[in-house]
Amino acid sequence: MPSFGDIAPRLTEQAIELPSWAFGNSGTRFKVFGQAGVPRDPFEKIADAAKVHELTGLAPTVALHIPWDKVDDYAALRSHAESLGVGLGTINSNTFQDDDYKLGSVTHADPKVRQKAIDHHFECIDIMGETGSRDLKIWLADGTNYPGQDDIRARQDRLADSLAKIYERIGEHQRLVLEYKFFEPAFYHTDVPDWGTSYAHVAALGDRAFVCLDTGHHAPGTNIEFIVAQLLRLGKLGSFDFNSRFYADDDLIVGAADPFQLFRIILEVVRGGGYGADSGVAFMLDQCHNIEKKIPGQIRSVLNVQEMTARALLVDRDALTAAQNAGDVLGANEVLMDAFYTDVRPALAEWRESRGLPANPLRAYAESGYQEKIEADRVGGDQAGWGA
Ligand code: LRH
Ligand code: MN
Ligand code: MN
Repeated sequence: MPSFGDIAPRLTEQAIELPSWAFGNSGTRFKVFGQAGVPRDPFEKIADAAKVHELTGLAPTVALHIPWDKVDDYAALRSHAESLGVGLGTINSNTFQDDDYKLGSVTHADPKVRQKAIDHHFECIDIMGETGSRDLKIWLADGTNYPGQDDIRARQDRLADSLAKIYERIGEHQRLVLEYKFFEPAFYHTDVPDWGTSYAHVAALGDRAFVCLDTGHHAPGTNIEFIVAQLLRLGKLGSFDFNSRFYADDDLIVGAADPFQLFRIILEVVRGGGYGADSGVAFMLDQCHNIEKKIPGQIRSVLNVQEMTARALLVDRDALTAAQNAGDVLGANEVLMDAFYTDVRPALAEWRESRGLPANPLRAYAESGYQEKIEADRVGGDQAGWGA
């Protein structure tokens, strides 16, 4: 097996994008638990995300969700971010909180509603120009609740048509990423339910359209690493929304429910050339910290991703290939498990210190006084998405 020293240089290539909405109040359809100190506006969300990056060195960009993060002056938001050492990342559109979209947005039978949804995406693309963002991420709540409610095939055709109009506006250095989800909020059929549907649409759009894989958006038991391998093989994996789940789209801390699955996913990412700055695959988080504190929740998440990345990089590739080619079933499996069971935490702590970062970012946060300060300073914050 390679040593930690062998793989350490590759760890510097890791960049994880934080979701702005993870810092605001969020919850479930049953209850949004308010927390003291949550941001009152997008500027404060960026400040919190920058704190995560300052303590971990892992999270140099922040994704925005429009209209949750709508501001008058995006150039000011961008310089605010840059002054705190981070950049603005993916722009997420939102066509799931408007009464007009009750029966669909870009798939709606009424051309006026479709145009409104397309115009929203045009607005997002304009914002990308100001924020310097590369990716427009589209997740659609579109679908139906009852068989016969609408024509599934016609909706696919309307979807293709709307996406083509949006894609036409995407700049030369920008990308469109289409996220899929198998159900919720629609319960009978969803218009982009799976990677195959997303792939069919982005393949038809062109070279700058990709699939976004949210780890929480699959049926239980789905082999997600297989999807990763296939999309990388097809050159169409654009980004991840990392989180973890026990049941459905639980949006829990990535790696909390099943660290082994996270390891297996990252292993395929590395194997397929999806890891590193030039890979074109964005590692994003999409989580809601409903009961735990927001900033430590994000710190825990990025550290989990880093730990599983280190373990995936530790796999002895030559030994694995040799065992696979020799048909050595147990030997090949052992090569993987040796890496998976390696506790990289002490080595990572030392490595962090050697780079001027705290050995224990969670402890450093607790001792920094930042939480006490935001709780005292920010009165009345509940901005940011699910709670809004
Ligand atoms: C949908 C989703 C999508 C949204 C986010 C808030 O479940 O994963 O990425 O933009 O949640
Ligand atoms: Mn998502
Ligand atoms: Mn989701």
